[in-house]
Amino acid sequence: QALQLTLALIKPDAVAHPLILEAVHQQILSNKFLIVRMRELLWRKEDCQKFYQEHEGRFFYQRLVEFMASGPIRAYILAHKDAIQFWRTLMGPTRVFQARHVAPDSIRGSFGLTDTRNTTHGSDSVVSASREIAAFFPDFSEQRC
Ligand code: DAT
Ligand code: MG
Repeated sequence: QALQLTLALIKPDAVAHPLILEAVHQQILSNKFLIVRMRELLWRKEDCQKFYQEHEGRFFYQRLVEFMASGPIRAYILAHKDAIQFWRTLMGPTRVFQARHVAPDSIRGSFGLTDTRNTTHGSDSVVSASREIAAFFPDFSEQRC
């Protein structure tokens, strides 16, 4: 089966802690993802709002945007068979209580602090993966791989 691409983010809560940042990076390597692109950046609030616009109006939206723009993040384009679902499985559930109880060894189960400060992001579909990859890596084109 062909490689699939996903966008993964390491959020400010994890980038701020070198040991957690390194542990998440090691998860990527040990699960044999191909790192196609990687960059660290401080997100502009407007870009953050646009990225999460599907959640506009939800009670956590403002909190989420403020948090994601609060410190450096690391973005990856990852390639793997079934990369989108595989990365989401490694991350574990969105909400920290569920992550700790249902998937304690997952990334969020291990390192998530709150429902918002939950360590990592992963695309949830092929359509959102290509949108999200373009948002962080505008010069990237799949034809080049
Ligand atoms: P995911 O990141 O698992 O795809 P999502 O797309 O539903 O989850 O939400 C995007 C982010 O918004 C999530 O990673 C953290 C925040 N968030 C979601 N639900 C939340 C909630 N109930 N309370 C606080 N923050 C929440
Ligand atoms: Mg999502």
